[in-house]
Order: sequence, then structure tokens, then C-alpha cells
Amino acid sequence: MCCAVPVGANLQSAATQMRKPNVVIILADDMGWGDPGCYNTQSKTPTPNIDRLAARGMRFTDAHSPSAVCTPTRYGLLTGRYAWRTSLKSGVLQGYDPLLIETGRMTIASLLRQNGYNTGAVGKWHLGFGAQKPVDYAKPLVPGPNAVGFDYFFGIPSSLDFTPYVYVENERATEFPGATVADSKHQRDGGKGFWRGGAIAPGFKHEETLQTLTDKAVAFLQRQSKKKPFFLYFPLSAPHTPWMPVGEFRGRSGAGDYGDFVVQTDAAIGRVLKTLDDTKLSADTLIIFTSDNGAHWLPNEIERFGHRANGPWRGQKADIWEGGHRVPFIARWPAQIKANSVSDELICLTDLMATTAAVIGAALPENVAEDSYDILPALLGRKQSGRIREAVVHHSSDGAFAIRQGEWKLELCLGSRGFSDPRTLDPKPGEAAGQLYNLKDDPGEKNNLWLQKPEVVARLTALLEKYQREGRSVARHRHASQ
Ligand SMILES: [Ca+2]
Repeated sequence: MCCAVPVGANLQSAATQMRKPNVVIILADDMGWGDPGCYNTQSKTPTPNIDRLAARGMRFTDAHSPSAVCTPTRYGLLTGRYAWRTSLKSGVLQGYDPLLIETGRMTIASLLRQNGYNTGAVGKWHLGFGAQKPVDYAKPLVPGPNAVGFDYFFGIPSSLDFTPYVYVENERATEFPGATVADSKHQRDGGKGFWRGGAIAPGFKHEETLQTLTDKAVAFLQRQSKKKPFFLYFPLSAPHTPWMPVGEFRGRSGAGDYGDFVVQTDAAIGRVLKTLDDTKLSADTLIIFTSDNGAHWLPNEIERFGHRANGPWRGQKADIWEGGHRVPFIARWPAQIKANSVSDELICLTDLMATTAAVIGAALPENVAEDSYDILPALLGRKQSGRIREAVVHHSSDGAFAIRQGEWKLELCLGSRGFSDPRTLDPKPGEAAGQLYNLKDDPGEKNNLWLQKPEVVARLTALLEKYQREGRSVARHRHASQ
């Protein structure tokens, strides 16, 4: 019932007739499906700017990050390929790890650069620098973002609670991380944040990072003009820990430091939107807002604040359950995407690569973007005979797999295999060896049908194994037909 729908000739000609739009991708770090008010009317974290984006664009309810944690999602977003196909089979990179993206592999940035765009990345990189471990921050950080398609880069190496704490501009640390900061106490409330101890640049202040990165993103936009299209990839450092809302944002939510930091994150997004308005670039810009995985929000915090950061979904960041990888996803493109629209299309952040190619009318070579489906038909509200994606593969922080097709979700594990309890369970003889849920009837993933539906288990297992074996989930002829 779910089959790939090739992009038709009509759509392609429509895409090529459009002026090449600017493309801005804003990737929140650990913001949950239930944080933005436009997704959750009971949210305790006011997000007027994200809500405004949704009111003027399309909001997807069934969008997924390819992984439930940072690094693999970023790899998948930029390359259109699942990161579990690389050497990274679980977890994330550390701050001294080499570049994960293979130099020579096409990314959204290199695709757009080849097609005449100015390309910039500002924010949390978390994809490594250089060719060997450990990275030496006294030397040029080559290869890095510039080597995989970005004309300009400014940002931090990895998460804001991972060492080293330093800014990198293009291929250099702006200040050598020669000082040391002590491990902070693990604070989930009280305004002091959390980070691991270690190397820090003398002038680096955690609480200023979101502001600094936003200043740089705004400056990049102010350097652009209507003469040449641009691409800005803006992976925010927030609302990931350390939760350190500043000044006017303190006390603005009903969900403690985390909620206040979500409000501050929303305001940073608002500054980007305002800059596009002020520079008269909004009308020609496709903006995507999404998040790299679910919120790191614990059951006792749901109870304490009455705020469901991951909405109705089970679990949280890192989990194989929906709370790990179902994320907010909003697209705004004036005159192309219908305002205040909602789509229930099943999509994955790996789809941004093929979609971007379709938007600019570029054909992708066969050997790139192996897990990327063109969702432009959904964005443009075109009627389709079936779903765009055949299926989506999910991946937990410790490397467990799940596959989703239509209403069925098969998880080849017991437990969350992420942060939620129980994390892992050993199968017992005669009992289910994994989890199978019907998300239509059971969106909360409570009723395991593994034993009752062996034919569905077998079918989805075979499909996942085919995707793993073949090195791709998009048919080989697919990109060439675009
Ligand atoms: Ca993250």
C-alpha cells in the first residue's frame, strides 16, 4: 500500500520555473514535539515565533529525525543518508573526534554551492573536524564544514556540555581552549546549567552562546542580497543542556529553566525571521524549522510542571519510542506553501536533500542521498496516489533499529534502548523478542503485538534488512527520474 511516488514531469517543470529560493534550515537541539504551542495547546512554553512560522506555512505532524540523538541526525540531514551506514553505529561524536562526513560526499551545502548559492553554517556543528583523533585546536581544522560545502562557518564543535568550549570560525578556533573549567553540578533547575569539565577558551561563556550564534546568523543574513541565492544552515545549541536562560527570559514559562530556555530559543528564531523581513528576503526564502531529536524531559518533570515536552508520545530523547525521534517540522515558503496548513505525511529529516534538489530543479546523481525522498509534492499540497515514503528507519542512541511503515512500527529491541526505563530487557523464551505497535490504534506504544502479528514482524524485518543490505532505501533509478 505504501509505494514511492516518482516526481512527475509536471512538478519538475513547475519547480524549475520557480526562481531559486533562498533556503534556511533552523535545527533546534533537543526541542520536543510538544514544546511549540502550535503542536500542543497545553504547552507551558510560549513559542510565538515558531507559532507564527506555522501560521504562515505548513506544519507536519508525522516528521522524524533519522536518529534519536544529535550527531547521526545532523549527518543524515546534510547528506540524505542514514548515519548508521557510516562508522558511527551508536551514540554521538565527542569534541575531539574527526569529521564524520566523507569528503567528496555531496551534501545539501555542496549541492547548493554548485548551483550558485552562498552557503553558510552557523551553530552547533557536532560532526567533527579534521582527519584524526584527537583534534588539535591549535591547528587548522581541516577538513571541516568548508570542505563539505559551506563557504562560511561559525560555531561550536559539539554540544554545549561537551569539551572543548570554544568558537570555531571557518577552519580556525577563534581563541585556543587553553584554560580549564570545572565540571558543573548536574543542575536541571536553578539557572546554573550543566556541563562537563575540561578545556575552555578563556573568553568563552556558556550562557552567552545562544546569543552569540544568533548574532552571527543574523550577520550572515545581513550580508546577503537578492543578487545571489543563499543557504543558511542554523543548528541551534538550544534548548539542549546547559539550560541557562538569561535576563528577560527567566520565569517566562511554566516549565522551569528548560521551559524558559525554550522561550529564549524561540526568540532567537524570531530574530532570524525578523532579519529576513527587514532585509526584504522573506518572500524568496524557504524556511524549514525542525529539531534534531526529542526533548530530554523526564517523567518526574512532566508531573512537576504539567508540561509534556514530547507531547503525547512515549519516551524522550535517545529512545526508540516516538518521543525519541518524532519532531516538530514546519516549512514556510510564501506563494508556494499554503499558509496555516497541516500535513500528516510521514517524512524524515534525511528528505531535505532530495527535496532541496527538487526545489532548485537539480537532478541528483545515483550514488548520493541514498535515504532521501523528495517531499516537495507534500509541501506544495499536490494530490498524490500514495505516500511519498515507503518506510522510515528509526535509530536509538545505543544503536537499536526500528522501522515504520504506514500504521505499523516494528522495534527490534525490548525497552527504550535510550534514556527511558526500562532501557533494555532480555527476551524470555516464548515471549516477544521485540516490539510491534499499531500507531493508528495505539499511538502511545502500549500494546505490543509482536506475538499476535508474526506476518507484519516478518514483512517489516525483511524490508529493514533489505535497506541495510542494499546501502540505500531510495530506489536506484529514483533520483535520475527527477
Ligand atoms: Ca540533540
